[in-house]
Amino acid sequence: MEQTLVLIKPSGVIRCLIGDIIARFQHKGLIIAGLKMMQLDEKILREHYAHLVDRPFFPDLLNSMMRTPVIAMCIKGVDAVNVVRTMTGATNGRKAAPGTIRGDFSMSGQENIVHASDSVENALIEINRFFSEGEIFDYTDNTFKYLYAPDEV
Ligand code: IDP
Ligand code: MG
Repeated sequence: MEQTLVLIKPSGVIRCLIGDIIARFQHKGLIIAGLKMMQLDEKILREHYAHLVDRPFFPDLLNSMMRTPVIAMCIKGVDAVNVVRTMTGATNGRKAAPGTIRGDFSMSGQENIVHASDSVENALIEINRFFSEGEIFDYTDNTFKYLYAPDEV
């Protein structure tokens, strides 16, 4: 079953949306396999946002991501990467569809509340970047029959 990485960014932490965001994923039927608060530093952010380090907004993005601790979550489910990206919405909160996290809570292209992995390959890399092995838990096998048909899992 797929796992994906979600960060509740400082924009979500400051605006007291931690509970709302966790609840959205849980109400959907996704499993929280790992969860912690972390203060990010420049080193991990340069890795995490390596595709953006040359962009003019990168210094602002760095400052934004270090403004408060973040909440890191490993979220598990069938097709979890795509399901979570769909729930997250377009990068720019002003363009994100209503009903998505960014569409409902953000007016910004930078202060957009959450990060979510964009592919299965990157999800694996990002989970390993933010979690150690002992911080990911497997406790939900007997709940899957309430979440999925037998041929879905
Ligand atoms: P994503 O978060 O939707 O995957 P990416 O292109 O991977 O979008 O960008 C990572 C993060 O960098 C965004 O979530 C946003 O916080 C920030 N970002 C991306 N593009 C811009 C921009 O044009 N201006 C300011 N911040 C940006
Ligand atoms: Mg991205």
